[in-house]
Amino acid sequence: MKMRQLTMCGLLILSGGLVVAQQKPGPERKRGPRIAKPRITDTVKANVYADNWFKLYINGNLVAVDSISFIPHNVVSVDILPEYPMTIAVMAKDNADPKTGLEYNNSNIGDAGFILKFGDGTVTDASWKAKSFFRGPLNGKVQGATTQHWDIPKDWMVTDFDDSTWPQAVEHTEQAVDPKQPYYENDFKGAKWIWTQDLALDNTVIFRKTIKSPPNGDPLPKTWPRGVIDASEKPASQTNQ
Ligand SMILES: [Ca+2]
Ligand SMILES: [Ca+2]
Repeated sequence: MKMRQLTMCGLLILSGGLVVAQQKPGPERKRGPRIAKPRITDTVKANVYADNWFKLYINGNLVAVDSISFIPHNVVSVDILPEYPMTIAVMAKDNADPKTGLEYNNSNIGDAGFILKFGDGTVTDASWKAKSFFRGPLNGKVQGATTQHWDIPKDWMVTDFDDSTWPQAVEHTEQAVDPKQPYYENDFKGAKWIWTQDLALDNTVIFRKTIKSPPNGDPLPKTWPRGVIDASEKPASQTNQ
């Protein structure tokens, strides 16, 4: 059947009764340049498992915090919009009493571990930097346990923080870390378990790594428009001008 079209009052009425708005020629509106915006397909998945807890920054922005402080061990899986160079900075903590370094009512020395994989091929390995800021119980002594803490530099997560004197991370075996089921249910293929040399006694460790381009060979992403969200909660007196 031939379609009949009637134009009335700016509406286009099709024979099936469908009514659609008809574009009218109007005054030319000023438009800015067409902006290419990122879509969800431009993001990559970040899978992170910490024994016991972590917070993760990318290029100085907080992007993920472990949702469970202690146990059960869990995988945090989030979408990230990668940008390069990409400086990843992670604070990871084993569960440990600040005064004794012990857990379970000061009866046990807990051990740690950290692993990460991004959809762009970024993985943890010994090329990362790792530095401990809380160690204990010193000498592994449970009776009369003592600990040592070092000041954490306030800008440890920023891109230009100088970590050149920090030690390299140490790779540990899956057997030594003994990850729980969520690890096996997520993609960590090719990633290594890292920590300092001592999985048991180093309890707060900061990791850093800068990725220059997608390790899986993907092209560099476009220069997307990126919002800058100030999460610093500065007092109004510092922001009112
Ligand atoms: Ca420990
Ligand atoms: Ca632990």
